[in-house]
Amino acid sequence: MMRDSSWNRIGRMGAALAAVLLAAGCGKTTTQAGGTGDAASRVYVAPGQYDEFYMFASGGFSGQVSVYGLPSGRLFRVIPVFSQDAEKSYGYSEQSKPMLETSYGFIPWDDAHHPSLSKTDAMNDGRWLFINGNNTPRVARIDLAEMNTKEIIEIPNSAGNHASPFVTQGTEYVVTATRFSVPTPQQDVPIATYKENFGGQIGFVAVDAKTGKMTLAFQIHMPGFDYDLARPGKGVSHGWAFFTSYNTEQANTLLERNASQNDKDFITAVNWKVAEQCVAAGKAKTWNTKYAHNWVDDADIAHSEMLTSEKVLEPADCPDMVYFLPTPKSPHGVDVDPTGEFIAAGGKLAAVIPVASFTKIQKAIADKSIDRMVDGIPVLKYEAISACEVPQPGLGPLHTEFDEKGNAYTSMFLSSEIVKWSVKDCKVLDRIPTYYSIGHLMVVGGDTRQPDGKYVVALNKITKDRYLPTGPELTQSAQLIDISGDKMKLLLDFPTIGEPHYAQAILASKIKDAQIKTFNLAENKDPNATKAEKDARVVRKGNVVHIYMTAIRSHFVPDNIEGVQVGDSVYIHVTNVEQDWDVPHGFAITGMHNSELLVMPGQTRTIVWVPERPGVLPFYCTDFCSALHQEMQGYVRVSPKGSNVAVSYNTPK
Ligand code: K7E
Ligand code: CUA
Repeated sequence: MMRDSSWNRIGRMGAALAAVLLAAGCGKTTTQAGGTGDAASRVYVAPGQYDEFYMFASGGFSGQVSVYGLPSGRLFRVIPVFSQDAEKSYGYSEQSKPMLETSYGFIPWDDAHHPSLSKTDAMNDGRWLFINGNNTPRVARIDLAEMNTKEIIEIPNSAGNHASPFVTQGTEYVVTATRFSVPTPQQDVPIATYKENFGGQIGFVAVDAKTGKMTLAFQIHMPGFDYDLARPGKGVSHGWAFFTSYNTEQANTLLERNASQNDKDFITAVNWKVAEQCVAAGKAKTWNTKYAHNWVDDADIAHSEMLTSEKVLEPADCPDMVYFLPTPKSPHGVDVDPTGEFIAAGGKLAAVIPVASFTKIQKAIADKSIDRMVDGIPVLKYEAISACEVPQPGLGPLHTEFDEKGNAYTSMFLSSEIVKWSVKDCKVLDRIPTYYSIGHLMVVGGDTRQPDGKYVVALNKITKDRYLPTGPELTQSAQLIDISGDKMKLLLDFPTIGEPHYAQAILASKIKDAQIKTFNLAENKDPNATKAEKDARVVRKGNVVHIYMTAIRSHFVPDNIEGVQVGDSVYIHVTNVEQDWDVPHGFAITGMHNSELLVMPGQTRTIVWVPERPGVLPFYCTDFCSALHQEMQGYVRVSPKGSNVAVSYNTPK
């Protein structure tokens, strides 16, 4: 929820609050507040031992996902998703560049907020992780056996794909919605015509049960509100999805005031099974639009395709599909408890945490307990759907997760704390400060039918005095809190990469044995693969030169190349012919306007180099691979354009 116009004000309030906490003596060093010997032993994972859980955290404006162990908080990997990553040549190698194509062209960055694990029967199944690109609306799918991004689909008619990509209980769909309403379809209109011309979008991206491949199934054209967050139903509420909707005032300027007028905004409740029936009955309209769909094929090569039409439902054409649930005030998060019965919202400006009952929603619909209609969509009566309200929970409730014992945990941004409450009666049971300004929080398995419980992780925006200072920009951070007893107990602080809006965690045993160790060289289908050193070669076609190169400990073939000219487009195709785990090779050459290549065992990666000056340039392996890694080097001779130096290269005798 950061980077909005109220950030400065909230930041000051948070800072003031931090000052109060410090003055009260709660928050000076990392060794207080539970960081004692007992806590240390709870998070200690001895050298050589494994963590119990993987945690996948969004990188926020880094555009990536980072992989940590819990309870240790150790960082294992950054998975490149929406941003180019020179370390891994993601978005630089020819095989990966198409992943970052959009209808706007190549976009090498995004803002990633919500990692979402694939589910079977409302439990994390360890197959895929989805995550949203917020800025240029996209959803990505990561394969958890490889921990790489395999697919990215752009979301049309969206502008800020924030309420996304939450997964339905059987991964039938990932949901999407636009945070910013925009002219739908896009057009050049005065901004002041917001109320007439701007619309919202809620979308359902179908996920193929076997392959994970994503297809935009349909979208729903909604009134011009801001659709902020979402959760699909599960159990009793399976078949529904819930989206918070603020700015029901439909303001288009100074939202911090103008979108804070209504005492209640909405949760938009969508019955997607009814939507499916309407689509099947031909009630959707076909809209012409443009959106990119990028995927990695079984040759490990990315492709990008531009799609030009989609199905859009108007709520008026599909009765019983959409209802508004009044919700106090400017809600942010919406979360569904393990049974699917209770739906909690985080009203940033609300004095309570409202909890709706799915059973009561169904009864209100049957009884026509309708308060009014908004744009033809029924608004149910608040009293008719409310299960209870958590009174005086704290300031600025944002997000809620659940444990396996009927408790809920809500993050409080302004009062920097987690509040534990009982789902059945909305009674506050415990609270613990967080350092500082918590956004999301995550209970291990907290959005599943059967949470693992054990820990809640606070994902904080501000760290102030918690770590060694690093100039004007300080790290953001996670805090691991024990929830196994009645009282929450702080165990560990650990810094994060980028802004960890949200994270999800899964038992390591569900995925660790499925990890791919090498790619099978014999099955390498890259058309530019070189599977044996004897096939390594250099081929000129006009001013394009292809270098087909192998890498193995500790040499490249060929390693002496002549006949390249200034201005050539040199395609360097490196195949790592190793078949051992944990032996990537790298490739870099002086002056290449590009990243390195990082090539996994059995894999082929290609990078394009346009030499600019005559000379003899060294190339080398960038990833320390053996005692003779420093010997893993070679030379390319670059001659002036039009030179008569013939193409030549060496192979082993
Ligand atoms: Cu609350 Cu983008 Cu889910 Cu940040 S969001 S906190
Ligand atoms: Cu190969 Cu270092």
